[in-house]
Amino acid sequence: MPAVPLHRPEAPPVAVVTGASSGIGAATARRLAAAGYRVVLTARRKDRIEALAAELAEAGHEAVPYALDVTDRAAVDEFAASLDHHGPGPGVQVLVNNAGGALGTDPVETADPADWRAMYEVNVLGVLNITQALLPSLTASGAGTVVILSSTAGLATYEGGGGYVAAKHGAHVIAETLRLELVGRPIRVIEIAPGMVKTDEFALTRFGGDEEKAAAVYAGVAEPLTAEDVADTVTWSVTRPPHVNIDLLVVRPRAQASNYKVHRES
Ligand code: 8X3
Repeated sequence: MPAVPLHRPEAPPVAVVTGASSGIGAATARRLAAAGYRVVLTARRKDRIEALAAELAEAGHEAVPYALDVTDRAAVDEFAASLDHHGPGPGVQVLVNNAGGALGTDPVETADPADWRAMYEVNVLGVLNITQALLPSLTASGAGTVVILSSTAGLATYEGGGGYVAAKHGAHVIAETLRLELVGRPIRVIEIAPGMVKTDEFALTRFGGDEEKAAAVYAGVAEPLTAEDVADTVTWSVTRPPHVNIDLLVVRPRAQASNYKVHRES
């Protein structure tokens, strides 16, 4: 991939968003662009991020697409090297670790280890890969922000959640540990833990494309969160003054009181 030119003397700060091809990632990219960030859109699906970049450009915003699989460490390192963070300008100020997802709802007793491995790869090692790779640039910016989109599954478990819950607990622990380890540096670590969010793909991916099972997740729930709701929360957290660190923000729809307790209208 060609270098991503980030710096002009008048350039706005840069926000890198992973998993920007759909759902919370795409909505966050739109909001951050509207908030004045130059957004670098990363995801595996090049056509999607190119279309989003074109949409943002059309609206007068700055956006750069970069096809990337965060589980591919070599590709992540290449991406980081391609970011021109040595010139003048604020550079990469924000990293939104959004790429992730669930595969299956099998109980621990019968779950497929391949699903667990894939979920650990994207939800944990994906965050590790790109966060490690961009920390020098985030530090150099003088006011860096790392956002980790974990989940309420990162804070408490439920039957059938095993592999996803374990992986999201991993993401939660990265946020907690990183905040301890970086204290004193000009970087804050923000964890956003959404509950039930109805997006085009999360449940569909989890159930291997089974639309009926995916729809059942939200059945009778008047207003699950939307990708835009979560993007709003991310953008609010990121746009607080740099000394204000929203450590952990749990956001659920009003109809959901806990991972277990969801009000459904019949
Ligand atoms: C999604 C929330 O409840 O499906 O991260 O695990 S849940």
